Amino acid sequence: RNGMGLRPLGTSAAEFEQDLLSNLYYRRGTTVESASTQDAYETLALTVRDRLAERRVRTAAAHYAANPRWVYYLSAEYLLGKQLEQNMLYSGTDRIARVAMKQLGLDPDEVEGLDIEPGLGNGGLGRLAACLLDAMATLDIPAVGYGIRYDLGIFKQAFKDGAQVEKPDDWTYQGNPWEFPAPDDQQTVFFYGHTERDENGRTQWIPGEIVLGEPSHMLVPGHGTDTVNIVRLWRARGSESSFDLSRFSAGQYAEAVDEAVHAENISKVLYPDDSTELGRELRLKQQYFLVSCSLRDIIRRFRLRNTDWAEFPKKTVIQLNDTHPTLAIPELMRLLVDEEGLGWDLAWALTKQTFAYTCHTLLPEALETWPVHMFERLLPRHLEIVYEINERFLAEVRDRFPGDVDRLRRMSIIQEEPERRVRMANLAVVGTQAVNGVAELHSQLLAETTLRDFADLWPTKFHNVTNGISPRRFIKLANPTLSSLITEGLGSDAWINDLDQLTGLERLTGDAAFREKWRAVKRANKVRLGLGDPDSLTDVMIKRFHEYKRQQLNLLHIITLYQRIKASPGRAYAPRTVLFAGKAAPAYHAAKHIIRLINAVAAVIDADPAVSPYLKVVFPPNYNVTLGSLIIPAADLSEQISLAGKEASGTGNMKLALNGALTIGTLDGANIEIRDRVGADNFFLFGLDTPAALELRHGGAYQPRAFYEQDEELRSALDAILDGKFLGVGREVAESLLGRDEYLTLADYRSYIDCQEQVEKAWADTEQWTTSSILNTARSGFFSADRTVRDYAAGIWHVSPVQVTR
Ligand code: DL6
Repeated sequence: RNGMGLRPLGTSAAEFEQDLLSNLYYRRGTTVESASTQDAYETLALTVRDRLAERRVRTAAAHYAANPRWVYYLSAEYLLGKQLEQNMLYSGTDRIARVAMKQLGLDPDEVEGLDIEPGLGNGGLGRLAACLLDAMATLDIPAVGYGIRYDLGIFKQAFKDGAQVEKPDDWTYQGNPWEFPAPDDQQTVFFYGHTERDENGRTQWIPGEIVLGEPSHMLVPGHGTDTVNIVRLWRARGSESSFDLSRFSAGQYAEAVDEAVHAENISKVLYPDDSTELGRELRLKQQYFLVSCSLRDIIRRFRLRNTDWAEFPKKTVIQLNDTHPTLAIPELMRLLVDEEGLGWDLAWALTKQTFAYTCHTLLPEALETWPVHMFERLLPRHLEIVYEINERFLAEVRDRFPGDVDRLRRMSIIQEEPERRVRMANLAVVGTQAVNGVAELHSQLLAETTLRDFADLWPTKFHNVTNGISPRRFIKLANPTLSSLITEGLGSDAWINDLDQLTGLERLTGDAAFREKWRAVKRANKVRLGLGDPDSLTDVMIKRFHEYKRQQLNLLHIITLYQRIKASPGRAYAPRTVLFAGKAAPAYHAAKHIIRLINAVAAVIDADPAVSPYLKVVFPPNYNVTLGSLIIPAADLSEQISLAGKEASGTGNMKLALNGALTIGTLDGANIEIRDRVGADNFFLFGLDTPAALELRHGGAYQPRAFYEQDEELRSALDAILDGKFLGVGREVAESLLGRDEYLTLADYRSYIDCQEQVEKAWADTEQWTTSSILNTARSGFFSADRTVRDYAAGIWHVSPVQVTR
């Protein structure tokens, strides 16, 4: 029996089979003879989950005993990926579960096929959150992720006549076996209303609306350790009184549930937009909902073992994943000052010590701001607090830079012109003890440009923590055959939790048999993906659609190749499959035009027998973690072609390099660090660097038309679009490039095309390519999320691991 007085769950296939049968019977109320596939799936999930639940209970006990400093990760988005395969691996049940299912006459692939991916995020930021949670658990760091349990995740993308259409993602339609409801920890959240001062001069917020936050959590197991942390997700509910029985009785059914529906809308849908401000008030409401529920929960947890508020920052670090949860800063002030009665100065010192902020962008339009009038209406007390924070902060700036009115205007948390707005990034910098960018270049540019005034004032507050990815998710699970080969080559699988060990592969670059197997694995992964000729160069661009990421540049290369093949049909072209995957924000029309044009070009090439043997464009819809995990292991070439100075970091670039793809890329984001590590010979570099791009863009002299006029191939590619050669689609794309060309696509065209020729030459030399591919994997250890978390732990969080013992 274990410490809980329970019989430990068995580790043999026979015992797992018994538990499957028992769960099928007692928790699904059926037998193996009459079970549906859904019954079998839910039962399998519960049987795996039970193994982790036991570790979870021990983890909670160990954490309680240690009373450690906790990391609370606040994020509006999580892209957790499918849970079943992960949890089978982490619980060590992957093999026995399959044996047991077969014993019961169940088809493991069919059963596992029912596992759903929770799509609670848009892109890089949400997936990063999931990778960091994975690494924190693996490194035994006591941590809780907080987020929103959106009813509808990121939309499902489909194509109609080549254009993106969006369908709702009702991801819990069949239930979610991975979730533990925790109704006892329900929280009450206020909105609207007004403030009053009581007889002691304390401020009281009299709310205009009250909503309930219902938590549930999913397990976040560590790999190779007994630690199981949690991610706690909040769902909005109307209060008991929100159902109007008298209206219902009078037949006014819609009106009767009006208030409840209104409340529940808060966690109804993830906003499918990660760069521009949409959804407005409801989005702000979501942010406060997340923050309010999470902070109360954090305080509840603190109080389990502590009484003295001075201890709070010693026991708590709250990492803000971008500005979305920044309202946590005024909310903690409100709780400490209004509810706990602390003086402002003490409350502010505690608050600042508690928070840290990660910025994920350089695009000014992606820095959130909220209209003051909206903020005031929804959160009247918080606006008062923000004003007070701002007044004291500006006094500090005035002291340091007397007479510098412009600086005050730029740094103020309140923007005055053209409209009064609350600047969330400024609030996040002012209210935290550490601010970090997510790649070296990004952190440098943040301090030199976007947040320069703040870096002048507080230089030591600014840090870099280069992003990382979970090796468990993005090589062990995604690429099992490569993982086996690496384990065979290195003689152990210890590299999975110590990715630097991959450097041991370098000595295998001289081993002919290993090289042969390396190529065979890549080929098999292309066959598994099933899109295009497995012997072709598989050229992959997988990411959100955004003009700064420049899918349009890739497209111009495809059109140029197409035209070259048409012009000289007799030559021997190396077959190439260009794969795109990614979603565009529904309201981002320019990005949607690019999607439509890619599909049109793909169709025209497919229909042209002179070209299709050499060139194929594929665009599987609905890019998500699951699809990415199939594409990444199959890639030969990774397209990381954003305009220098625009991509904060990128993490797809790391996943692809780790899986042996060579990068064609600009000196942007983490590409620079990837190139530094894998070696310039194993990376195809092109394009303007950041200073050159800034000069060209802001020197005011950039004329995209001049590039069009001078370069015959570029002209011909753009003319083909303008002449309607691709099903008449894409004029908007060409016109935008010839108009402003915000992201200097035409300026980088020639350099990119020439670089793609280098790629082609390199691809023709199979042996050299194989060496580069192995070296990309061997030298990508730095990009493990374990290293990222160690950097956060040492440089920002100052936390230590807590071991979970049996
Ligand atoms: O840090 C994770 C990820 C970076 O790798 C990408 O470069 C960056 O674009 C992305 N940002 C977002 C949303 N941005 N905001 N704000 O996903 O973060």
